[in-house]
Amino acid sequence: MALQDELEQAQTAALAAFAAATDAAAVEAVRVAWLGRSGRIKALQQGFGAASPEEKRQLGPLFNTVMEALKAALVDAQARVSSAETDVPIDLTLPERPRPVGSVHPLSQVAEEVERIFSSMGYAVVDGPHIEADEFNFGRLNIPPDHPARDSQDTFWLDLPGAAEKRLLRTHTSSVQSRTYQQVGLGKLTPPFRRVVVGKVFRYEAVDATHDNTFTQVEGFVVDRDITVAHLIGTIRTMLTAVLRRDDVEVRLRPSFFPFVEPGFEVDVRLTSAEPGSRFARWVELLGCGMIHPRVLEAGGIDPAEWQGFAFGLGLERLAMIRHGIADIRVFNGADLRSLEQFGAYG
Ligand code: FA5
Repeated sequence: MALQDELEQAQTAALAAFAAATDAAAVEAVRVAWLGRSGRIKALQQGFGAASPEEKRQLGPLFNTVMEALKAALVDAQARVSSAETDVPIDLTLPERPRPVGSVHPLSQVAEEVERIFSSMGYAVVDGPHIEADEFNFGRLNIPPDHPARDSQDTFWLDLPGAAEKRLLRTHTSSVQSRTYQQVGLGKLTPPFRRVVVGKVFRYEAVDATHDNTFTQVEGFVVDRDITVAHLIGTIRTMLTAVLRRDDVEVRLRPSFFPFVEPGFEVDVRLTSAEPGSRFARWVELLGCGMIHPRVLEAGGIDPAEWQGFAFGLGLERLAMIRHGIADIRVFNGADLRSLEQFGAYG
């Protein structure tokens, strides 16, 4: 076929292709196929080299006309598809794209409830440092150096530059009791008072389904006149009923030893609805408690003949486990959102 015919046919086909393209990607594909560096027009141009000078004189202007026509068709097609794209109507009836929303960590949720319940009973919500002196974590709580009670609360010791003695990561929130009683001795606080602390504690502990090395305790303590074990038990019952909100909870109080209380008890809980052999069919230790030891009050400058009190220290993870029937404490720090999100909603 003569080059002239080929050029004319190419022009007809390319113009038809530009006219048929309905979006930007299709226009670009037509451009590449016809006007691109390896396109059809380039191939025809190469056939030019073999033509006679006479043919070249005739074909030159024709070639230019074809190129102009195709470039104009390209510009037209681009304008057509871009205005068509912006004219697309917005469909307001389409469903909204789901937006991920975080959930409240089950521990934060239970912590908040515990604080609310104690606030309603007249307790002040207080806090204390994670890095403690031996004096507050042990000494003022009637646990002198070499006391065997230290064995059950081994911890992480810190050699801080410039500190006269080693510090430790507190093993229990009872350290906030010591700090509070010291305030009385310093003349900054006077009984009566009721306080509650929710905070992290740390122990050198083998981790299993009910033990972690970093966990949360709730410490509650009251110093007032004529305080008895009945007040202690009544307070714990009120708190458990309000937080657990289940009717299958059985509670047991048994004598126990803590150097900073006398008498001392532990409270265990089990669920009567639990499958036999499952975790909550057995007793789970939930808290230690007792009447504040006179020596602990004296260490803070409080006269035990005038003032008495009770104190308790509860494992918040265990409380949340019982409330939600969570069989393994590692869920809380495990960072598996699929587990945590199930318990995160308020309700
Ligand atoms: C204490 O820490 C005492 N300070 C509690 C106390 C306070 C007694 C005031 C008397 C008066 P104990 O080591 O038993 O005691 O811990 C208290 C609670 O913390 C336990 O009943 C348990 O619920 C929780 N707990 C203890 N160790 C762990 C652990 N490794 N992981 C998770 N929870 C724990």
